[in-house]
Amino acid sequence: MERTLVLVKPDGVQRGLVGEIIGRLERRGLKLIALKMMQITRELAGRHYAEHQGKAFYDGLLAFITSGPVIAMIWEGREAVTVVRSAMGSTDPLKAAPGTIRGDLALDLGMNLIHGSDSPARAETEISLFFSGPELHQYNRTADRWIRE
Ligand code: DAT
Ligand code: MG
Repeated sequence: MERTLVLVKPDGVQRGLVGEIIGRLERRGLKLIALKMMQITRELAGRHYAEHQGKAFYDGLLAFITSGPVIAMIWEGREAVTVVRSAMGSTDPLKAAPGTIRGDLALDLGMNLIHGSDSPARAETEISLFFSGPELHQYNRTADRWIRE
C-alpha cells in the first residue's frame, strides 16, 4: 500500500491546527501508521529540503521548519501521495482552492501549514529520514471494509 510523509509545520502547531489537519486526513479514510512530535534539526531540514538548496527562499525555509516543534506522520492508502497533495492544496495558500487545508486555513506561502511528499519515491526517502522501522505500525482496521471495495 502506498505511504506518504506528512508534516504539520511549526505554524500549524503554534496555531492549534494539529487536530484539524489530522482530522481531515483521518476522515478522508487514510490510515495513520506513525506519528511523533519533534523538533527538526538543521541537518535533517537540509536533507529533507535538499531539492531547494540554492533557491532564494532556502535559508528562510530551513529557519522556519526548524523554528518550533512539528508533527511528523506517515499516512497509508491507495494513491496516498496524490490524495494528501490534493487535500493540502497548492503550495501558495492564496492560490489553493477552498476546501483544501491551505486554501481554508492559510494565507502565506512561507507559512502553509503542511508538508506532503510529492511522489511515492520521495515519500519512501522522506519516511526513512524521519522514522525508523519500529516506529511504523501495522494493524488491521475494521473500518477499511467500509472505505474500500
Ligand atoms: P510544497 O510544500 O507544496 O511541496 P515546494 O516543495 O515547492 O512546495 O516548496 C517547499 C516549501 O518551500 C513550500 O511549502 C513553501 C516554501 N516555498 C516554496 N516556494 C517558495 C517561494 N517562492 N517563496 C517562499 N517560500 C517558498
Ligand atoms: Mg515539496
